[in-house]
Amino acid sequence: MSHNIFELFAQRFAPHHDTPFLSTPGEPSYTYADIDRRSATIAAVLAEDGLRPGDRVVAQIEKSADAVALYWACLRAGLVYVPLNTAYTAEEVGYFIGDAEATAFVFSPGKAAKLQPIGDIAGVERMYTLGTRANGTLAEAAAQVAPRTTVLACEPEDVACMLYTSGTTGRSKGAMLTHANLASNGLALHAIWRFQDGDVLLHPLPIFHVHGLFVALHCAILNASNVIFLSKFDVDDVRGYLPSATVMMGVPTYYSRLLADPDFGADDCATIRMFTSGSAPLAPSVFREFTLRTGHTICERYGMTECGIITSNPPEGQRIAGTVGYPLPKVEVRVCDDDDEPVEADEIGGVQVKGPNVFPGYWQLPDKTTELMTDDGFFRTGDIGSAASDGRLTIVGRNSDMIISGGYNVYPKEVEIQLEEVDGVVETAVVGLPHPDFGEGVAAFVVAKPDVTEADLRDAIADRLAKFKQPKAYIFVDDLPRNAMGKVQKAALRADHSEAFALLDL
Ligand code: MLC
Ligand code: AMP
Repeated sequence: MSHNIFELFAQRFAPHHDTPFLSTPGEPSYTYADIDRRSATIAAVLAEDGLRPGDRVVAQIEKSADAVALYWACLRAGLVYVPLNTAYTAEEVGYFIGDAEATAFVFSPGKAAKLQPIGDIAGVERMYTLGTRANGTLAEAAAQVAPRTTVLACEPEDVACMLYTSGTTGRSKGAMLTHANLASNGLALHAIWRFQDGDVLLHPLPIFHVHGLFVALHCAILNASNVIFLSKFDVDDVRGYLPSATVMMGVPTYYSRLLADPDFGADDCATIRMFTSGSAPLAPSVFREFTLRTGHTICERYGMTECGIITSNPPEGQRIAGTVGYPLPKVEVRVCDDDDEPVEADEIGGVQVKGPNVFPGYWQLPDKTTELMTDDGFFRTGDIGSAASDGRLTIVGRNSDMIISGGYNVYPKEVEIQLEEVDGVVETAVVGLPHPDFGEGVAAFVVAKPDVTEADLRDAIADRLAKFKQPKAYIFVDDLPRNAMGKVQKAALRADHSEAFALLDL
C-alpha cells in the first residue's frame, strides 16, 4: 500500500471530483478534477524533463490554482516541494536554491529577470515560470502534454516537502516533512476540528508556510470542501466572503485587523462555525473583543514548521484566552527543565513534542537535528510554556530571540549581520517590540558613527532582506546594555522600549 499523501487526497476527493475546490474571486471555480488533471500534466512535464523522486522543486510563485497544481504534481511524483516566501529577495532566494540543491526552480514570470541569473549561478538544471493565470513556461508546457496520472508509491518516511525556518544562527534551515507527517496531522485536524459535509473554507493565508499550505488546505482537501481562495488577507475581501464560508483560519493580525474595522461584527460571521488562530500568540484582549463583537470564540492552536499543529483548544469544550489547548491525538507534549526532566503542573519550562507529526530533521544538518532531539525521542521546540494538571498548554515565550511579525518569523541575527556590513556601523541589536498590528515589530538598536543615518541603513538592506524582516524602527544609541559576561541584554532593550511602536504614528 502506498503512503503517498496524494493517494489519501485522491481517495477523499474522488467521489466529489466535479465539485468546486478552488474558488478565486473573479475567476471560474476550479473543480477537484481540474486541479487533479492540471497537476498530472505538470507532473508529466517535470518527468519528461528528467526530474526523479526525491529531487527538490523550489518555488517562489504567487498564490494561485496553478501553484496548488504544482504542489500536487510534486506530491504525486514523489518530488520534494520547497515553497519560498514571495517576499524573499533574489539574494535570499539564491541561498535557498543552493542549500536545497534544487533540481528545478519555478518562479513568477515577473521576477524572471532577477531570478533566472540566480538559478544559473546556483546551477539549477531546470527553470520554469508560473503565473497566476495559467501563464508562464511551465503552464504552457503542461498545456501541451498528456496527463501523467500515476501516483508514485511512497514509504511513510519519504520526504514530501521542505520548508525553511528556525534560522537562529542567521540562516534558515530546511525542515523536512514526510508524507506520514502531513497525513497524520491532516487527518487529526480534520477530526478534532469537526470538518463536515458542506464546510467551506475561507483561505486568505499565504501557501508557502505550514499554516496556509498544510493546516488550512489539507483540512479542506480531506473534506473535499470548496475553498474561497483569496490572493492575500484584506479586511474588506474577508468580510465580503465570510458569509459564503463556514471556517476561517488565520494569524492573530487577521483578527485584530477585522476588529479595527468598526463595521465588522456578528452579521459578517453568521455562517461561520469555527475561527482558528495560530502562528503567533493571540492577545487575550483580541480573543475577548472578538467574542464580544461576533459571539464567536476563536479556537487558538499551537504549531510549528517542524511539527505541524501540536495542540488545539477543544472544538466543543472550553476555549481559554491565552492558552493553546491540548495535544492532538497521538501527540505527546511535555514541559521540561534544562535536564529534560518534566516539571510540575503549571511550572514553566521548555516545551517538548513527540508524535507522528514531528519531522525527521533538518536538511543536511544531522548534528543540528540531533541537538534538538532528546534521548527518548522528544523534539525540543524552543518554546517556553507550562501545562496545567489536565494537560492544557500555555505558551509564554521562546528561548531564542526569534521575532514573530504578523505570523512570519524573523531571526535577529540575519538582520544584524546585514546592518553591521554598513560602513560606520559599530554594532546592532535587533529585537521584537510589541506592535499594535503585527504583534511584534522588528526594531534595530544601532551603535554607529555620527554620519550614519536611518536612510543609509534602510537603503543598504532594501534588496538584501524581505520587507517583513526589515526593521520598522531604528533607534540609535551610544552603546548596548551588556551583562557581566559581555552579552547584549536584549530583554532590557525590549523592556525599556516596549512602547516604541505604540508611540509611532503607525
Ligand atoms: C507584510 N509586511 C510585513 C508583514 N507582511 N511586515 C512585517 N510583518 C509581516 N508579517 C510589510 C509589507 O511588505 C509592507 O511593506 C508593510 O509591511 C505593510 O504591508 P501590509 O499591507 O500591512 O502587509 P500585508 O501584505 O497586509 O501582510 C500582513 C499580513 C501577512 C499579516 C496579512 O503578513 C500575512 O498574511 N501573514 C501570515 C503569515 C503566515 O501565514 N504565517 C504562518 C507561518 S507557519 P511596504 O514597505 O511594502 O509597505 C507557522 C506554524 C503555525 O507559524 O503554527 O501556523
Ligand atoms: P514557524 O517556525 O514559522 O512554524 O513558527 C512556529 C513558532 O510560532 C512556534 O515555535 C511558536 O513560537 C509560534 N507559535 C505558533 N503558534 C502559536 C500560538 N498559538 N501561540 C504562541 N506562539 C505560537
